[in-house]
Order: sequence, then structure tokens, then C-alpha cells
Amino acid sequence: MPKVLTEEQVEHYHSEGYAFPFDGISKERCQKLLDGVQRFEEEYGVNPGLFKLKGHLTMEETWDFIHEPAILDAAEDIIGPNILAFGSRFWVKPGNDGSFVSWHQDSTYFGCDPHDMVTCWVALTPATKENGCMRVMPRSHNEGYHHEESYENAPGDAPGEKKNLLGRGQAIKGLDESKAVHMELKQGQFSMHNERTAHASSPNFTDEVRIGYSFFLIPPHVKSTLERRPAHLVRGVDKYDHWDRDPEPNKDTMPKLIEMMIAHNAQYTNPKFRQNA
Ligand SMILES: O=C(O)CCC(=O)C(=O)O
Repeated sequence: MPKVLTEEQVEHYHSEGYAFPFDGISKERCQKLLDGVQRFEEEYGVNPGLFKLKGHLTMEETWDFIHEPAILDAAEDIIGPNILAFGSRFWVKPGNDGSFVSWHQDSTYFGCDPHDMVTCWVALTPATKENGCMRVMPRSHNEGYHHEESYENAPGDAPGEKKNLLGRGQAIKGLDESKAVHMELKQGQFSMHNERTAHASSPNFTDEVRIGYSFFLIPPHVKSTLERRPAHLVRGVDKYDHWDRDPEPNKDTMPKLIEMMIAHNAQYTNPKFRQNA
């Protein structure tokens, strides 16, 4: 018996590669995270959205959030009671600035095997067609697609210039976009998709920023196909020991953690590190 999802939702996730919308996070909790983003930017001069893999180490608010029971209960219905946070990140799309996400499978570059990761994407602000909500390609999780890497992700100076939020500008070409599903979410709702489900999002054509937060969650039997890496056990037990442990963030460890996250970013965007989707 699933814990919080219905049998139909679990079945839909496994057959289609995604499921949504789920209620989970209060507006107050979302606001706390958004305030954290602003404070972090003021304190360190960088937007935490730049840290592509270890968002939960950027601030105490995200360390707290990575243990959020509403998200972990839903994830448990998909991947079981033992859960590691492999990663997490903010997805910040300022109004009308051209940021977008090309069609991709996370499995192409996360270096995890088997592809049992579930991503829970939380709408910290509402996610709509107009502001570039996530789109998924149903049943695409059943195959691996070729990705072209354009590295078209350097922030441009001109307003409205296209900016790919993915590290390598990696993109699957030629998908039939008419089959895509827009995962519109109200503030505090979340969606779930499999590591292999192809997904994308268009630029934000409104004046308001769109911010989401992804939890990249794996069961402990999943191995790293790169080198040994850290992850954080957020629920249950890990009897496999495939992963080291993420350090806990606090004011003293923060400067070192920022250095570590920059190194993670470099690895994530390094063409040498790749695997087959
Ligand atoms: O926030 C977006 O638009 C894309 C999110 C995404 O690619 C992900 O969560 O894996």
C-alpha cells in the first residue's frame, strides 16, 4: 500500500514517467525559502541557483527543506523507505530574461545506475505555461536519447537573450513537442518525474520571477558510475555504503562548502564526465 499517493498515481508514475500535482508545502514555507535565496545573494553575491547539484548545502533553510516529510513520503511511495538526497537545486527564471531548459534526461549526466532516481520539483512560486513551467514527454523514460551539447549557457548581457540553465546546454533534438505535458503547479505544489523522463521548460514571459526547487532522490542501491561521491541520507538506512556523506552546512563551514559546490559544478559541466542515458 502506498503511504500518501494513490495506487493510480504510483501506476501513472511508473508507466508514464511522471506524476503531478501534489499538495505539500505551505505558502509560508515557500516564502522562507525565497527569503533565504535573497539573503544568500546579499551575503555571498551569488544566486544559489548557480549551484547545480548541492542546493541543500547552500543554506540552513535548504538543509532543513531536504528533510521535508511531505516530499519524502511521496518519494517513498516510488523508491521505497530508504532515501538518499543525491542532489537538489534551485531553478531560478527571472521575468523576461530568456532563461530556459532544453529537452534532456537527467540520466545522461548524473552518473547513477540503475536509473531509479525520482525528482520532486517544488513550485516555490506558481509555475504556469506563461512563466515556463516544466514540460515532460510521456513514456520517454523507457529509452535513452542522444544529447547534443551546445554549452549555450553563458549568461548574456542583452535582456531577453537565451540562456540555457543546464550546465552543458545539452539537448535532445527532434522530439514531437505536441505530445508534451505542461506540469503547471500552484505555489507549494510539486511534481515527480523519473531520472530518464525527458523534460524541458520555456523562457519566462512574465514580469515575475519563477523559482522551483528540485529534490534528486535515490534509493541506496543506486551506485555512482563516476568516482565515489557524497550524498545525504534523508530517510531510513543505507546498508549498501555506495556513497560518502554530505557535510552539514552552517556559518563556519559555508565558505568551504561554496568552494566544494563550485568544484561539483565544474565536474558536472566537464565533458569528460558522462554516461549513457
Ligand atoms: O525548472 C525547470 O524549468 C527545469 C527543472 C529540471 O530540469 C529538473 O528539475 O530536472
